[in-house]
Amino acid sequence: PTRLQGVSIMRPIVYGNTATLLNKDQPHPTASPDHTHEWTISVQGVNGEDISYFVKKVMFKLHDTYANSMRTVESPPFAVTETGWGEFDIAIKVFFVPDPSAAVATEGKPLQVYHHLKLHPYGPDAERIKAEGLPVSSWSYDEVIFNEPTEAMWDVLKQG
Ligand code: SLL
Repeated sequence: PTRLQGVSIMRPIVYGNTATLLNKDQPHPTASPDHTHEWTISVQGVNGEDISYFVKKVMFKLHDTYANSMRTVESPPFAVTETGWGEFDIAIKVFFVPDPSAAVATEGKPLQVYHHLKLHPYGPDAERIKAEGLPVSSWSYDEVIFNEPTEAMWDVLKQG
């Protein structure tokens, strides 16, 4: 299939985590006794929108202290919720849907990003977050650029 020469199409994504303190008086069903936080890492659209029209799967590589530290999520929401005690870097690989007009559906080059899991509040808001027991969060914005897509891939991407 011919490609749309000179055409680029950009899709924004947002990735990051939220975290809350575990309530010490209310034992969590699955957390180990040394776990202090519950957190969720996710990849989503700018306003939390569903990105599954162009994202096929997301792999999250957690710290090796976690069982099955490579987590693959093949449907939205592209998210992993866990409990733990420490912050660490999570490698995130975003795989895109295949070009519908490709003769052989090939897995394109994934987008690789890293996110530092944030559990603890620091900075100007830290005291208020602690006092009010608010969740902590850390998010990044990125733009995925598809260059010279085929007509069919363009149709997929412009759904958003
Ligand atoms: C640190 N470099 O030393 C970091 C490592 C590891 C986080 C943090 C427990 C996982 C589990 C957990 O929170 N690991 O119990 O399965 O701070």
